[in-house]
Amino acid sequence: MRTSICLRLLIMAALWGTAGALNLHAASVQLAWDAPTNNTDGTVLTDLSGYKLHRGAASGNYTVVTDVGNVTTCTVYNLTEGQTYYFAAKSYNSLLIESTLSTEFVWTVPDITAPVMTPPAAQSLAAGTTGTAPMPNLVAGTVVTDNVSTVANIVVTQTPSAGTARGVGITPVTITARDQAGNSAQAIVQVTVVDQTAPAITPPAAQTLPAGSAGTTAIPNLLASTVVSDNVSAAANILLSQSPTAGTVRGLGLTPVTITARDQAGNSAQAIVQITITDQTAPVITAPAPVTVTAGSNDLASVTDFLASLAVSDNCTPKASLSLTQTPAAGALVGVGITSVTIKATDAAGNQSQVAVSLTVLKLNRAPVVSAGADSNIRLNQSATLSGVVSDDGLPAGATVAKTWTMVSVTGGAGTAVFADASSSATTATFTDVGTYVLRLTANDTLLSASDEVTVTVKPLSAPSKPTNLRIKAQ
Ligand SMILES: [Ca+2]
Ligand SMILES: [Ca+2]
Ligand SMILES: [Ca+2]
Ligand SMILES: [Ca+2]
Repeated sequence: MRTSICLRLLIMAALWGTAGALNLHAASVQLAWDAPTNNTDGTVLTDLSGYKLHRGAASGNYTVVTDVGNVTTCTVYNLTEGQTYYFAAKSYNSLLIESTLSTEFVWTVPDITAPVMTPPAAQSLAAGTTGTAPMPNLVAGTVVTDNVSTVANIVVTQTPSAGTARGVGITPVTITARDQAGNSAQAIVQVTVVDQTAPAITPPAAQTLPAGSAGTTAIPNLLASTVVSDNVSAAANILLSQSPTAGTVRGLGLTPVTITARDQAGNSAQAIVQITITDQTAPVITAPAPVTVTAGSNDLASVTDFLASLAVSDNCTPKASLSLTQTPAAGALVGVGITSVTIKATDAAGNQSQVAVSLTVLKLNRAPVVSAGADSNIRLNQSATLSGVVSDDGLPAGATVAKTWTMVSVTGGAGTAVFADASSSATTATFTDVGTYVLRLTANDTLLSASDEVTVTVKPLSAPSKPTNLRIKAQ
């Protein structure tokens, strides 16, 4: 007598991951079957005593047999996901007589375990010229395995997809791996886009500036005319600086000014602008006062040395280093009249200025020329005619030549001379006694004087001669 049973799936109970003796991907299933009621001969089964559950990995090939006792349910443990199992059951009676195998029950353990994924490490990318970088292909670098699906059957995707442009910052890229059963795992890889490109600088052109009155010039603000651009930072967010700073005072020569542009990521670029300061200002000459000199007896005079005490200055060149000239040169001989002397000052840079000063040469004042006239002889009762002649060169200008007759001496008598007009060169003189008189005519042009003398001999009054040859007048 044998019994027959019908094995059926009652419950699938998922016990994956339970700690203890169960495998990681082990599953369990509760099976149930219907108890037989008859023996194979049609009689009523009265001594049903238990069941044996057969299990195998291939149809009809049962490698595990378990006596489960006299119950109609049984939980089978340690089943592998994705594995197909073949079950069949037998019943037995009190004599341990077994029935034949039940109808085979085939069951494949579902895959409910997500793939295991090892994503690539976080990445850092340089932003390109547009300030963005394409997201890398992180799928290619992701290693996946699954308990059931082969690697080729695991679908790995990423969001955002490879090639998607992203700007500076962190983009979390989600990588999803999905097995054939639809179980999926996700990982997030941080992709950081970094600005590693320095700004582009277009500096202003080199400049040449004039030195000021102190020989220096303030360095100009070059930033206002500097054009910058960057792959990421807006122009307004690019930090510009220059060294030396605007307003820094520099002297003659070349000053390289460094312009630095720094983007928000700290990338910086530099450009150098050459600033040349030159002396473009001529020296300042204080024109000397006009000079008046008197010519020598040759009617020539030496030109004054105007350079010795010249008041001259320059913004850059020290006075001692200035080139000074005067024309005509000091010591040159010039004639009577006004000579314009040109004074030039040239600084080390070749800037030149000039002034003119007048040199007036006056003609030398000469003494008057005096002639007192010819000597004469007169009688005491006569007057002497004095025919003095005075001439002068007219200098000093405007001066009147004073003429004066004086008596110098008398010999042979004790008289004096009486001039009709002692201040006139042509006049007469009378005398109070006989004698020999020396008279002097002096001419004075207020600065110089000259004189000449004339002798007048005064004789006694004349008497007639005595008669002679007194006698009888013949008849
Ligand atoms: Ca799986
Ligand atoms: Ca940049
Ligand atoms: Ca100068
Ligand atoms: Ca004179």
